[in-house]
Amino acid sequence: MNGMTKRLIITMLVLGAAIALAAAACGGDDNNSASGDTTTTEQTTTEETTTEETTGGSASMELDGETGPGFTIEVSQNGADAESVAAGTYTLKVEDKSSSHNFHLIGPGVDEEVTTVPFTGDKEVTVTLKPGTYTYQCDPHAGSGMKGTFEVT
Ligand SMILES: [Cu+2]
Repeated sequence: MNGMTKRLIITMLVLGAAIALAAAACGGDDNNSASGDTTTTEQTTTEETTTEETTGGSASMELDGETGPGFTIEVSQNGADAESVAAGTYTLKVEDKSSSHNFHLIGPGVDEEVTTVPFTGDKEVTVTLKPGTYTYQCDPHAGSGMKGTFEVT
């Protein structure tokens, strides 16, 4: 094993030296004859590689919804109550903490019951928000104030 490794290393060193020498020699040669000849600078024109992002370029945007356990429902962004959010595609993560409430988001282009009344636990949906007013509510208790709104600009 060791012997072989040693031999391999020596072989590689010798090879390396040989290549270096050859390269040096060749380099000299090439330069001399190339000056008139080898002007074929290969130009690989990479056209149409313009991948333009039309999605606004920002990283994944997230909104957090919470319904229950009491008669409360809310939507927050970065830990603060969402009042005005930028239009775009969001991951909406909803925590449903009660089997007597649901989470329903209604607004331009969106009518999504993210969690149902009996459901408890976490659910995640992707929503595309357009400028306008969005309402989130617990359907059975919206009339008693279990709802809120935020503006999308
Ligand atoms: Cu409710």
